[in-house]
Amino acid sequence: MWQAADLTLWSGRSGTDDVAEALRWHQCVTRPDAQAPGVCLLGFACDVGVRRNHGRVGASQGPVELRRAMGNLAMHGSTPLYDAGDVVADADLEAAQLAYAQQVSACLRDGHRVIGLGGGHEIAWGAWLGLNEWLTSASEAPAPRVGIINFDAHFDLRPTGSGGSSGTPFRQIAEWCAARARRFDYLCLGISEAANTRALFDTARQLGVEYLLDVDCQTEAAGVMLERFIAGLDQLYVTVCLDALPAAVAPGVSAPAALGIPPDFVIGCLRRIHAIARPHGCQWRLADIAELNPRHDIDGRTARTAARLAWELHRLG
Ligand SMILES: [Mn+2]
Repeated sequence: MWQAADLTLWSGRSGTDDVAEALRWHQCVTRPDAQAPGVCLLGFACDVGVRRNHGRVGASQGPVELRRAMGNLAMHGSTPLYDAGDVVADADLEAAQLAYAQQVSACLRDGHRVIGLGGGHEIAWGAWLGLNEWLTSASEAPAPRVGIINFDAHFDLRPTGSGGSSGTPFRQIAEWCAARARRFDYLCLGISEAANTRALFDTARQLGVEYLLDVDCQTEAAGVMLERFIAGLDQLYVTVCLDALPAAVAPGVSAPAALGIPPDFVIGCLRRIHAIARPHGCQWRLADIAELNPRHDIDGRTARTAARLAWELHRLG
């Protein structure tokens, strides 16, 4: 189910010389080296969750197209960049999520940070399990407080009665937390009132979810919210659902947003999160970019935007 990186997917232009300052990602990326902690890109080639959620399928091709879009990115900073391969799902979504969790946890154990490449947003359930597997194995101290920041038009808190999907990961996490008497710290930025039923807003309220509506996503309001949210946390998991972005910027998703939040707002928040988390002693080792669906992309623009977000996450290293 897990496949080692196919480095032939990485290509792009080369500078006139090969000095470090002229390098691009395709010239730097290697398979992970545990001796030199860096950033691992880990694919989750899956759209079973989208299919179960009655969305437009095609996200299973996301990781491959995202790598193509990332090849030409200019390498800045000195953080090593690794391709940790893909978990490729078949119909057994739950097995794929567990396999993804294992890979996440192995990368974290080797001291790397992880950027997950989706795949449907069901990547989040696997990511959560992987992060917690690593946290449990790393320490016997009381369980750390882990917060989730989700850039998304949707809460993804649908009931799990008929199994997991791309619409349920944070409900699964909430239930996981409740079963362990753990806090469920979940913040959503970019929620669309038009795209979530009143029942989902009720669920969000019952679970104590914090959120900012798409129409209210201004830097100042988000900054205040992020300060308060991160203050009590030990660990952070940040996930970007590309359908949070306007359809003009991100047409290649399962459910394009009529309004959406601009990419510069998302990038501003990512930088802000990094700036807030460090002084608070809050570790941020795991992020992902979900829902890239190349089948519905236009001239690769969604893949390009997703690549820029991955670039930002690497740059924060
Ligand atoms: Mn989502």
